[in-house]
Amino acid sequence: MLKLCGFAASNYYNKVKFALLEKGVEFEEELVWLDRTPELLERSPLGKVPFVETDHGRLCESQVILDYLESAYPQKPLIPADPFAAAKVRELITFTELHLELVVRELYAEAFFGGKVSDETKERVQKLLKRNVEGFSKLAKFSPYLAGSEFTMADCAGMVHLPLVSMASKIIYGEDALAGLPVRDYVKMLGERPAAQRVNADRKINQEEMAARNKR
Ligand SMILES: N[C@@H](CCC(=O)N[C@@H](CS)C(=O)NCC(=O)O)C(=O)O
Repeated sequence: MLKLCGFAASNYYNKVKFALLEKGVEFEEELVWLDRTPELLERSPLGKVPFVETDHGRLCESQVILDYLESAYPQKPLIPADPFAAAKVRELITFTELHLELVVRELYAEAFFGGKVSDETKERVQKLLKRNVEGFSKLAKFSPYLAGSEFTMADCAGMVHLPLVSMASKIIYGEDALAGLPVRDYVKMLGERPAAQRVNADRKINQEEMAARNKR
């Protein structure tokens, strides 16, 4: 059986878990923290999560995993059959991750983990974020799903990444970088899906575990 490895507080882990649950693929989970042990680096080359273990071997990188799931488990597709429509879904995922999530990630240390981020970084991120959110607004449909009328893998990414972009920008700049977009309603709508409810419930439990672990 496919094994999803990582921890449920991770947005990239939850992107994959959401897709697995939506597709109805049977899987088990192994709790793997970011300890950068030789064992972890052996299983995930950069020591990142998530990674999966399949009957054929391991895979890392959440989007590679989602694309593998689409070909290995074609039931309940999360990507349109039409090549251009499929590319538009992937465009949204790349945009969300590369130009929004990875940009605000530089703020997480201070926003979520009690660390400090330099003023220089905050200024650079703020400028980039403004530009990138404008670009994202031109691509994202929210009608009601990120890529249009159908639920796709772009929503597996949207549900887990967009709230972090909002939260981190609000904490650091006092202003939600995504305030001009209907992200709250969108995330609320997705949160009603049974798969999302499981992802969110497990995330909350794991966040508490993580907080307790960091106190030790
Ligand atoms: N591009 C990777 C990003 C995964 C990622 O950054 N995961 C975080 C946890 S949310 C992580 O492992 N961080 C540890 C690190 O970067 O060393 C993916 O899509 O899977």
